[in-house]
Amino acid sequence: MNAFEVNFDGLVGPTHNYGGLAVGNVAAAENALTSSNPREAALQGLAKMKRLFDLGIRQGVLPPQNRPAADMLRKLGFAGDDLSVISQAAAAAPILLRACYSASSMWVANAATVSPGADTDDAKVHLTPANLPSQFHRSIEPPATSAILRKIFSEERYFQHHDPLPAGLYFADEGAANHMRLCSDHADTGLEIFVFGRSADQAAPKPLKFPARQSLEACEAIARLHKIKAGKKLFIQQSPAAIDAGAFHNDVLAVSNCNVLLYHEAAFDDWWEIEEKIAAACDYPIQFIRAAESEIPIADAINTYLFNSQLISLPGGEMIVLAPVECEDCDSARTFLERIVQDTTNPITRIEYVNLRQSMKNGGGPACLRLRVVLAKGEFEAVARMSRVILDQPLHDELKAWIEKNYRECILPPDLADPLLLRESRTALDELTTILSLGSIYDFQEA
Ligand code: SUG
Repeated sequence: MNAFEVNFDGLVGPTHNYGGLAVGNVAAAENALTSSNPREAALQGLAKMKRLFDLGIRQGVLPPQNRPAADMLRKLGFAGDDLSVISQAAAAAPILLRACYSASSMWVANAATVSPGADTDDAKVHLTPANLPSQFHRSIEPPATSAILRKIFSEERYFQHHDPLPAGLYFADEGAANHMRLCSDHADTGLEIFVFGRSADQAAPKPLKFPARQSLEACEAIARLHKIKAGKKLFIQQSPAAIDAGAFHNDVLAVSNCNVLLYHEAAFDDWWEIEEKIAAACDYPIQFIRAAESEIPIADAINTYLFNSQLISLPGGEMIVLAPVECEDCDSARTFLERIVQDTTNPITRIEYVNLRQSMKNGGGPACLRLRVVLAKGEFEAVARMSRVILDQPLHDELKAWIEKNYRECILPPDLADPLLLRESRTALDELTTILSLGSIYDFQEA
């Protein structure tokens, strides 16, 4: 089967701000309530997409969600029109206003879990939007995520959409950030690895300080819904100590691509057993590239987001690491990356650094901003036919001009009470649906 990986990146929305909302996310806590620059954030994200496009990777764009979520404020007891509920919330519950203004849908690694047709019994691509119940501001996302994914991946003969799992911590699900896939080639059947932080088993170890955002029960339900082929799934537990150190998703300490698993040894307790299980489930050799605590302390790994790099196969077969610039400035991270490039026993030949500082300050690195979707040729063409979400030079140029025209250069918490911000955001999103040929996807467009 002729299939390839498409990286769909979340466009940063016009209300990007540092709300201090994400518990267990060290960077977000550090930068809480400081000034953000939405324009710079969106341009940095777009520049990453463009770089991947220039490298020959098929690159998609996912639109941001409509914020502020005024309907949510009404559900929480504020009454009246949009501007009125915003001014009431600004006065009475500023933290709720920040939650309803969050541009967190940019981190599309948390949008959904996607299984390619090569992995599933019915040969369809299966998509389950994450229910995101662990953090209030993120729990607002699933309905719109679902609608957007159904619109973009619309052809029923190729795509099977599932509803988000039932809300609540029992089925806590944060999507692809806790899902890895190993394979000999993207087109072949892979091993889907579901990583959880907690389970219903009261005796199982769990983090003590920060929430475990993914449950085993959610992972198992998704694997069933997606009809993953027999013997082609594995459930492994993230180290509770790693979560307490700030690795709130598996992708903060581990990344896979084809037959390579790049990870920090602290990501999993008993990593040697996990390597054995993975190797036993694959009939091709797996390359484990493991960083020891002595090489890169977990605190450096979390501060730099080294393991949130994108590990990508280029069309020529070369494998590269797209790492946050923060790694270049940190001796242990840079030295580790240099070592793996020099090591000729693995296929990684190059490191490129990417500046995503605006997103990084909210704990979102290169891999957080993208949702990997392996598509066969016909599936890809179906997506490209339905709307204009596959990046090319003209789309890049239009999006850049659109950001420069519509986005502010500074948002501080008091700005969220400004009625103009709501209007600007809606104007921008309305224009965006035209640029992306998506039709009406936002509630305010149906009015
Ligand atoms: O859910 N930050 C996000 C970052 C998500 C990163 N995604 C992956 N690792 N895949 C989160 O913690 C911060 C929002 C704020 O505080 O304003 C936030 O939601």
